[in-house]
Amino acid sequence: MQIRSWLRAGLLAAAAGVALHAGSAQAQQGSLVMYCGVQEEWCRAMSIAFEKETGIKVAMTRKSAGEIYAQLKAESSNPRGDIWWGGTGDPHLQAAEEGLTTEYESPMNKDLNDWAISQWKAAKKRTIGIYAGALGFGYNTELIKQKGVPEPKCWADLLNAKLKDDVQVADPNSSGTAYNLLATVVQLMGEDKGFDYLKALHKNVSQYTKSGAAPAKAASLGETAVGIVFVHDAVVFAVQGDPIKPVAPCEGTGYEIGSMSIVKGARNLDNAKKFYDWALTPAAQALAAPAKSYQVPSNKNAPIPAQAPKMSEMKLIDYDFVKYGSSAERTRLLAKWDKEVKALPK
Ligand code: S7P
Repeated sequence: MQIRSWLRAGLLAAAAGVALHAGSAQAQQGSLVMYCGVQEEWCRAMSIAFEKETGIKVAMTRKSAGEIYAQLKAESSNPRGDIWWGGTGDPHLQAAEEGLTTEYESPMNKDLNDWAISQWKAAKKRTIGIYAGALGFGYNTELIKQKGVPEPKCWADLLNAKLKDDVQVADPNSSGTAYNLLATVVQLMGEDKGFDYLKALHKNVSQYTKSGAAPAKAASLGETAVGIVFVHDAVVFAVQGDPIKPVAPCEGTGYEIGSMSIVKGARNLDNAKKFYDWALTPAAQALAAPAKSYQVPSNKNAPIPAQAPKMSEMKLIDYDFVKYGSSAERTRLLAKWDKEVKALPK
């Protein structure tokens, strides 16, 4: 009942948003360089819709969150990007702290959920929450049966020796998802036990992919038994009928606040602000579900996709975004993971 009224409110607000922007579509010109951190299909839907409404030409590149952060850093003396839209919040927070992104206060802030605003406050106005999603994994139901492995429900279940070389997860240096995993196990288990867990998991990992969502696809295709991903990235394949089951681990799990930031020194600053305001409207946030992206949107009036995993029913940790998004902590944990986990023989 409550979800239905949320949906109705979201659709009405979406229609109002479209009408508001339609009048100005032809009048505005120029360009926008967008670094996009979500799945390609959603990135494209956002660029096309924004272009259509404003006449502003969007040059979009899709990359993983850690890669976009590294690109901003590499380009800091001569910024090429204008807006960084999407991707896990931790590298956005690190970029904010390092002065790679710039302050902005959108008139849309008043319509956002508290978790989106707390991200903005933590970043001293340099990044803002655009969606939320919980971390977990997806397993291929047929492969798990074939291997005679009990259906995995917990992080601990992924250490089963029968899953040797049958778990995929991304590399936390490139992937926001995998960094979220690293920070999650450290918070959930404590640093020593968390690293012990990652070392044990390493024995079962067949490959560390570049992109965070790739292991979900691999699990859906039966290329791996388990893919550690955001739960919504596994849901994408489950709803299309693939033999994959999304899981929110029994011990508890972390979550992301997917974020958006304006690049410091953006050449098209006004257009970046226009995109930023528009991306926070219910109309723009409603573009997620048709593009098979099932996160929880940050605008209170945006419809929550029917397929979105129910975060309120999961055991979520109190993820410390300030600490794990800080430059010192993210840099330290990644270096430790490279040295103590990735370098281990199999
Ligand atoms: O697929 C959507 C999503 O999981 O992608 C973003 C995330 O940064 C994954 O990409 P990488 O791990 O490759 O960086 C998430 O924010 C988002 O929910």
